[in-house]
Amino acid sequence: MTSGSGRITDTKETGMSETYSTGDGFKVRDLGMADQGRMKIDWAESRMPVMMKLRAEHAELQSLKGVRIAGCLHVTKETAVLIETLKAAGAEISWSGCNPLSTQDEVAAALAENDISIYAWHGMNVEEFYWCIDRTLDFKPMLTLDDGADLIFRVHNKHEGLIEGILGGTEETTTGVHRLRAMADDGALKYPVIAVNDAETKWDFDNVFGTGQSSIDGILRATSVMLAGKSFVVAGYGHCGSGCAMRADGLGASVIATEVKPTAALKATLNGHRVMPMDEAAKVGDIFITATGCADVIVGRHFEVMKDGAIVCNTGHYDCEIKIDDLEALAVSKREIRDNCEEYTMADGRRIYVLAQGRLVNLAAAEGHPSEVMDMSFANQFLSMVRLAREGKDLSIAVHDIPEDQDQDIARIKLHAVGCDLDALTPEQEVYLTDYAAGT
Ligand code: 9W4
Repeated sequence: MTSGSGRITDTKETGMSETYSTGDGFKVRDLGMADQGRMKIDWAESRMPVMMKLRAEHAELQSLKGVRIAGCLHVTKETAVLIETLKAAGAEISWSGCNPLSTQDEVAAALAENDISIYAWHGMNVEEFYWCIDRTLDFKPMLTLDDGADLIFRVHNKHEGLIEGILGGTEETTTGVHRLRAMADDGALKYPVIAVNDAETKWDFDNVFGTGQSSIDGILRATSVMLAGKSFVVAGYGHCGSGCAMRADGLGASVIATEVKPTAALKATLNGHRVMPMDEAAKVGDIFITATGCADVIVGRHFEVMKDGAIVCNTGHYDCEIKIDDLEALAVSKREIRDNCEEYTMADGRRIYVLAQGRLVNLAAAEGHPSEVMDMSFANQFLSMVRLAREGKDLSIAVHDIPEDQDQDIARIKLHAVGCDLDALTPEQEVYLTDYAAGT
């Protein structure tokens, strides 16, 4: 694959000259970055014990021998560990990135260098995005692996001829699963899909521990502020918000939660946080993070009462939770004072700092979920691929859940890797738990 590769120069409509490395089965930004990418992948491997255990087992079993898999998922160091685990199990792979801004060019280069068919580079446009997906479909996949369902939609809308040869697919995200369930309800889905998103070892750990840590990481990388002693306002006390609150609390911040849902607010108070409306919190907060999934959470009237030096960021919906336009209208000047940190100066001299332009601070200013968290999500992806290769023909055309056993197996391997052993129920305890005739 890499044989016959070369550096080419494409000129796009912009008139800008862009260079790529391309060859048989790949198109990436620059193969010269491969060594850099390989070190990142090696690092991720050292943090992903579940994947490495599955790799060793399934390399032996060759559970995916001859299975052609097309994937459309963020090209990151963790995804590279997934791809190379699928390959070790015998699969043939062709990959594209599911978001032009998340592709790590050095990782894509390392994968191409390792003879993996990959079409991905950072910053591609929409036509290029679909061109890349279409190249991965050229080799007529038997399984599809999605993040956001773009690949499945492309198969259904533009390449119906491939459906017959597809055993099944997986979907990584909440949004993708929602769309696919709607499609299944309408009878439009044409092959079985496993909802990896809904696994406990994916969803809970991503949102609470992944988003919790990486959001604090983003705030620290962009500001380097001390959290201890600060009033840390979390808008939305769902999984992501409570994860951020837990970590900020652990670093000595005093957490304030804002909520619309009584049970979520009650949880926040029982976890020792104050709860108040944003109109009140805006006056006292030092650091604000939005994690509601809704629009217009921090708006003009909040910026008007914030303290000098307040830091504002988002880890919820892409870029609509903080109304930056309102701040632009109120500010007299703005400058980028640090990477991912913009200082807005108000007419009265107060300064407000917005991180990553209100985009997801954990992705834009840090590296997303730690590899240890992706280890579990991607173990679910890997085992679902193995299940579909074995049983896809017999599964109904629907969106299927991850089996409970799979969740427990992944958690058990993870626990073992961190050196924790479990108790086991005695036969008497098993009976006690299930014997309805025994009474109390
Ligand atoms: N990354 C992303 C998206 C947009 C974006 C302009 C400079 C999600 C999950 C995983 O969406 C992802 N926009 C950026 S950076 C950026 C990054 N900008 C906007 O200004 C910066 C994304 C899954 N994941 C992890 O979380 C860790 N490893 C993974 O595979 C990755 C990326």
